Amino acid sequence: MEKKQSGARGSHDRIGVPSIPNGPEDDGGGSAAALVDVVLPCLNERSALPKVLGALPPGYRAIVVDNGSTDGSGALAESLGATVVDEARRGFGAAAHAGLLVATAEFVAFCDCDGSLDPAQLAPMLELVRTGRADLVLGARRPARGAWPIHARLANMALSRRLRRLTGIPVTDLGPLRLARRSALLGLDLRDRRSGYPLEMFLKAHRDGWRVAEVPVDYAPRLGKSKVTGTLRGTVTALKDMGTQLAAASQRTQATKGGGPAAGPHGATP
Ligand SMILES: Nc1nc2c(ncn2[C@@H]2O[C@H](COP(=O)(O)OP(=O)(O)O)[C@@H](O)[C@H]2O)c(=O)[nH]1
Ligand SMILES: [Mg+2]
Repeated sequence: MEKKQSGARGSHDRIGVPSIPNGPEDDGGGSAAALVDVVLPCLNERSALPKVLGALPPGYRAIVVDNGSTDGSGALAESLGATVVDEARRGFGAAAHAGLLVATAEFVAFCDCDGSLDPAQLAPMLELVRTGRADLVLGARRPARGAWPIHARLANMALSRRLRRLTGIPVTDLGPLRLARRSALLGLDLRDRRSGYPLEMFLKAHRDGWRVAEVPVDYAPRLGKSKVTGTLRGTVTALKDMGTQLAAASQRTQATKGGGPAAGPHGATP
């Protein structure tokens, strides 16, 4: 199979010609542009892909970013109508950012590709950004039994507490389901390419004076095997990467003390 680095593949879903099956203005010819591009970092998620892609509401285009899956995830996603991007560089952040760079819609969402989150719950998140009430919306997870390993949950609670103190934003969960404007996200200049990417997004949003909102979302047990918090290696990498991001944010705070946050994504501090 032909592979392109950080590029969309497949004849029906080329960059710049987005198509969404069942989109709001889709005439059946696949020519309608998506309102929201949903970036789905994907590493061996064959078992979850049908559920995740099947749950995308009309007007939402799936961008599945494959990082060398060995279970045929890329081909399956493509056969299910998703735009598929092959990213050679390993890492969650590398995949998430490759998806952002390929996105063309006005709004971009990020979602795990493991069946734990319901992309249909992006709708109220979109409304908050679309109507100008928030710049970044995070889905705060309401876990079903068995959905969230206890160590990951405790670590996330401690991280949220620290973020509340550091930023003053009343965040309760640094969740993976999130949505913002594409142009604003690109302006954050995100650099992490591993597990610090979601935290860097939050911290730089604060740096730039964004309004960050939370919306409760369901969190179900994932399908298939965990790649990050369910493994020792993934957990250690995540802690290390998040430590790097927190240190950078603390340095920024020290450097700008008294100066306040910079201009917001629309050119004004809210
Ligand atoms: N492309 C890519 N996706 C990844 C990588 N690591 C994790 N993912 C995906 O990122 C999402 C979150 O990972 P997951 O294993 O669910 O982490 P957990 O929620 O902490 O258990 C899933 O969709 C994974 O397939 C990676 O290195 N590359
Ligand atoms: Mg997950």
